[in-house]
Amino acid sequence: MKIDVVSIFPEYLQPLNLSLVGKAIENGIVDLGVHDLRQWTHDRHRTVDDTPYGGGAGMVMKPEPWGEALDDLAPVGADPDDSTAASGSRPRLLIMTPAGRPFTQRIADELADADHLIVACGRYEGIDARVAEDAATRMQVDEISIGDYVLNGGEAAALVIIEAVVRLLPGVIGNPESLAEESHAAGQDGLLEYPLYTKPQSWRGLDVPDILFSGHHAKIAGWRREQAEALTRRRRPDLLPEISDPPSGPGALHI
Ligand code: 6GU
Repeated sequence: MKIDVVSIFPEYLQPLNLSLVGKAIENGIVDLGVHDLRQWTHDRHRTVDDTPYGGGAGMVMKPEPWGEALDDLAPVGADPDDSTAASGSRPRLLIMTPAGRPFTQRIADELADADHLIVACGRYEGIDARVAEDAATRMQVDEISIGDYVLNGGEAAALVIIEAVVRLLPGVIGNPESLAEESHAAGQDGLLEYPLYTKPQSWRGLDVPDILFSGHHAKIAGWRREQAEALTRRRRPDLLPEISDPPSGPGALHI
């Protein structure tokens, strides 16, 4: 997978060279390019922002540097069906913004199937809206948020999204079975993961639950399922299926 990140703080993306994502780059599973947006400016001050039309606080990122950056990273007229071209499908542009669609494991799974991701890190109040509109003529564009809070820019969000996607690529995680059991994994009915224990059996007066020593795999699986459901009900009831209201009114049964 090719991943290009565009930012006015490319150093912010340095942690991508560490750990699992760093290994994936070393192993050639990921081809990462981190680019300074200012390389696509032409004035002496390398200006990337300007005041908002219509007034308001703060600054807006100018469209021209973004337009040129995207032209270079996803050339206009590149034929998605050309097997000699760098990628087999249209690139996906991810614009990091607190006004975006909330990022989820489902979106991570979907992005893991792409050949080419371009991640645009906005700063200031955001990027001129025409950049997304123009890019949509030749790539799949998604505006993405990582949660309901405001960051100073999209760089930290880009780190989050890239880590969530790259760990899903074949060959990145040693034991792919661990992916299936995690919190939010598709095969877990969207439940949070059950509590985990390792040695020692007793620690600071706290004992590992007996069931885990029973050797009874079906019972252990049942216990873990109950734990996952109880935890999810307590912490994240929004993840559980809606329980419809009991019928009420004249014909309703009261049992
Ligand atoms: Cl993607 N960007 C910024 N600036 N703030 C955020 C965010 C993104 N997601 C949540 N807050």
